Amino acid sequence: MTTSSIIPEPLRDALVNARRIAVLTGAGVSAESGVPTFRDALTGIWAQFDPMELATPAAFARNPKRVWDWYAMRRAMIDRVTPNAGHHALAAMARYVPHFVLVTQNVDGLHQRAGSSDVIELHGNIARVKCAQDGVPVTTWPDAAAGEPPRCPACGGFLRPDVVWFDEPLPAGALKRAEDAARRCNLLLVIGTSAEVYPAAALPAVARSAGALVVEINPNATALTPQTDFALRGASGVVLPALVAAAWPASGDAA
Ligand code: BV8
Repeated sequence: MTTSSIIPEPLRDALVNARRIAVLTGAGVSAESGVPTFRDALTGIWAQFDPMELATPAAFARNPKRVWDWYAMRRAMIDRVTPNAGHHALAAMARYVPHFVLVTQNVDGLHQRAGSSDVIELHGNIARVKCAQDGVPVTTWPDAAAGEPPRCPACGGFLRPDVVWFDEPLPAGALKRAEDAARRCNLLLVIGTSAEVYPAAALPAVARSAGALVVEINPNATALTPQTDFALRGASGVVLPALVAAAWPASGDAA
């Protein structure tokens, strides 16, 4: 494993020669947009909201209004931020790689807003709302009664965010596509994740066992670091543009 804060030449060559690149992102890729990461979330304004305690079906059953309001606050915050240079660099990279698959654990939709298409959202999307009873998507709903989340206009059940909570299964199709991409890629970039949430955190091992190079981009070491071929120590909003410029210099003209 090579730890570096610049783009090592062997990595640049591997990027240029890779026909299949897969990317797995976590909350860290949105940090420079101003979206608190989950590890940061336990500090500052978020200290009173513990994701491990609130992002669960049990929390919603116990206090649906508190969980709904937490997501409404996060949704409003995400509506006010914009994608950062890291998101844009990944959107640019896709134009230079024959087979490029972007998998995210994030629910903020910032990859799509930066121009990435066909993003595999393993944990759903906070902008989408669904009926908690039957799971159907809901886009408009009547005002909520005091002390309650809004209710499904069709069945009267509570509405909830269309995200995957802890102890809930991931969307089977998204997970299979992500596992296939990890298994088939020549190189997997793992960006801005503490690599502690499963089954997403198992994807680097799938890529490695299939012979791919695994590259981590993170200001900090993680549980994954010892299993990587390259660990680039830095913020994704700085490292990703440098990586794209080093591997695909023409990208600077196309930006
Ligand atoms: C399931 C949506 C089964 C909601 C989220 C195996 C082993 C151990 C445990 C388990 C296991 N299998 C399953 C589990 C249980 C559990 C789990 O993984 N628990 C862990 C925590 C112990 N997993 C589940 O429950 C999953 N479901 O397995 O279901 C099942 C099957 C059938 C029937 C029933 C059940 C569901 C997991 C999904 C949970 N939902 N999000 C919401 O957002 O509110 S997870 C949520 O937390 C995020 O989506 C994200 O994935 C995760 C946080 O992880 P990160 O993204 O990595 O963020 P974090 O803050 O941790 O790290 C940020 C990193 O960025 C840091 O490393 C930091 O250094 C770095 N960074 C900071 N700044 C920058 C930066 N990097 C780059 N640039 C910067 N500028």
